[in-house]
Amino acid sequence: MKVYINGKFHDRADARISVFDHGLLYGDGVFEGLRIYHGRVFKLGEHIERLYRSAKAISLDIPMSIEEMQDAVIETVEVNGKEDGYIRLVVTRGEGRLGVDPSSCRRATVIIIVSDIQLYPEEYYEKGIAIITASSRRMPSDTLDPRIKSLNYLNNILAKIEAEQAGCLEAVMLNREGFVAECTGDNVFIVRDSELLTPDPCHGALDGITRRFVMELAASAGMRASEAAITRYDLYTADECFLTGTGAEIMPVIRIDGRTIGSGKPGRITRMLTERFRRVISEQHGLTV
Ligand code: PXG
Repeated sequence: MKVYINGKFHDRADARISVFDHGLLYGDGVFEGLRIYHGRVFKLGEHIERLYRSAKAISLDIPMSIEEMQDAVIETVEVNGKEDGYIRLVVTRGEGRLGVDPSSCRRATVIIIVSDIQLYPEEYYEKGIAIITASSRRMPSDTLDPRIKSLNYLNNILAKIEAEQAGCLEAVMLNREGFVAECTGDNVFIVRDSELLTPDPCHGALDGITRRFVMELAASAGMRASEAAITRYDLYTADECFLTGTGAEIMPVIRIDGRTIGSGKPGRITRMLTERFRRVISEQHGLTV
């Protein structure tokens, strides 16, 4: 494995950054998680655009152009010879003095890791998963805009711990007002009367790239897909529920807080969208299904 750090490739064991990096000291930075399907990076442009917007929102200068970043990602994939896998792109404020003041950080640290993807076992896609509502709330959107994919994941981690303690793989997080925001590393969708609904970013959802893609797939299938204020009542009484994310793709949810969702099996629309999702990826990335 070769890890890209600030323009150079390092062996895994030598891939290190300073303990004075503000990414470590304060979670001061942004990141992206991307997927490689059959040697090609999925939605590379959209991920890089979100990375640069996240950086801009926190006043972090990325010391390379968007084109240079795209080339660096592609080069790192090639150097690692990965046909299918995961890319973690991290940009931190860089090395500085102890102290919150970021002005001592002269240059952002850019890290690109190419690795294997931790996939959910196929049986979960067939049977669906059970989730819980976490008591840890999503950060209010007026405190930290959820569209910023920052290195501050502590409340998501607390929610994930709650899920694990309850024997579940994921937890849905509410915002301060009690509206559904998203899961700890996935967006959430419900199907109601053949219509797709998902929380608005202003309720605490990341503007997920898989989320956008699934909304496009739904529209191309003639379905309505909209952003809405969603409560736990809406989750419990939904016809179908599923999660979306770079790692999970589309994951059916069949139980929430002990209540069975719909028929208790992955729903018709969830399965239809999964099929379309996989088909588009196969076509775009030259795979045979
Ligand atoms: N919400 C949150 C909080 C996320 O972190 C998503 C939604 C889904 O967004 P995308 O753009 O992926 O459809 C995410 C994505 C990881 C990892 O290694 C995390 C994500 C994606 C890939 C890997 O923890 N989070």
